[in-house]
Amino acid sequence: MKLFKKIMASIAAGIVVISSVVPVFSSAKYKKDYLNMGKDPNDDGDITVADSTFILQCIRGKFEVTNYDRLDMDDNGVVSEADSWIVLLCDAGVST
Ligand SMILES: [Ca+2]
Ligand SMILES: [Ca+2]
Repeated sequence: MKLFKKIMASIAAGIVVISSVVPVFSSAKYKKDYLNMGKDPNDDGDITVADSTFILQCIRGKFEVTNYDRLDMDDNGVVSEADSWIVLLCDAGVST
């Protein structure tokens, strides 16, 4: 039984290490890809939760922008809540 607990503890530790390292690299790659496509809603040079908030604020009329292409994260021609979610997924390192 002790061996089983040691094995499970090792597996859990491995999962923690992998999950704490992989998203950082994935997130950076996704962010770089979006930035290279000119997608940076608040134009500050990074993709963060602030961009998600900015998209929602633009949708609700708090701010107006002249270039909506940089807010249209999925390039479907419409700026919507979906674009805000894409920003959050990108920031979390999740592929869309
Ligand atoms: Ca930004
Ligand atoms: Ca869109």
